[in-house]
Amino acid sequence: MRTRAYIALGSNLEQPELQLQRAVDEIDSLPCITLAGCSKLYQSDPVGPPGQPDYCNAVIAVDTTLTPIALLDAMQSVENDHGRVRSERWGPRTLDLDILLYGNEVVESERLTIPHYQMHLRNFVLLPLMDIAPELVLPNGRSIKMLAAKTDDVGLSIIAGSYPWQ
Ligand code: A4P
Ligand code: MG
Repeated sequence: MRTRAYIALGSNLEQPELQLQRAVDEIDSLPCITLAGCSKLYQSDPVGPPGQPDYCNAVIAVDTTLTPIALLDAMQSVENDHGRVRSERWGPRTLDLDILLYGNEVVESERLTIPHYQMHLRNFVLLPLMDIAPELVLPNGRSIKMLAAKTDDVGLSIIAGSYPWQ
C-alpha cells in the first residue's frame, strides 16, 4: 500500500541550496519512494543556538510503500550521505530530513514522533507545506491553512520557485 508522507528539508552548511536540490533528487531515486510534490525553496533565520548561518528550507510530498520506521532509516541514510554530523541539538547541519506526516498516522516511539513535534510552530515548515498541500489536515483535525494563518513570515523569504530550483 502506498502512503502519502511529507518531509521537511533543512540545511545551513556547505552550499545549502545545493544540499537540498541533491537531497530531493536522491530521495526521488530511492526504491519504494516517488516524489509527489515539492515546495518553493526558502531562506530562513535560524531557530536555535545563535551565531549559525541562515537555513534553506523546503517541504516535499512523497508516496511510499515503506513503513514509517523504514522511511526514517531511508531519510537518515540520505542525511549521512550528506556528511551529517549530529552534535548539538538544533545546531548547524548539512542536511536535516524530518518526517512531518505519514498519511493520517500518529506514531510515538523512541525513534520517531509523527506528526513532527514542532511542525505546527514553524513558518519554514507551514508556508512550504501551503505551497504543495493547502488542504492538508493533521490527524488531530487541525488544518495546515489555519496553522499557517496563525504564523507569520518573519525571517522567511522565497529564493527559488518551482523545482528543480537551479
Ligand atoms: N525523530 C523523532 N521523530 C522524528 C521525525 N518525525 N522525523 C528522531 C525525523 N526524525 C525524528 O534528530 C534526532 C532524532 O529525532 C533522530 O535520531 C530521530 O530518531 P536529529 O535530526 O538527529 O536532531 P535534530 O534535528 O538536531 O533535533 P530535532 O529536535 O529533530 O530538531 P529539529 O526540530 O529538526 O530542528 N532553523 C531554521 N530556520 N530551519 C531549520 O530547518 N532546523 C532545526 C532542527 C533547528 N533550527 C532550524 C531548523
Ligand atoms: Mg531532525
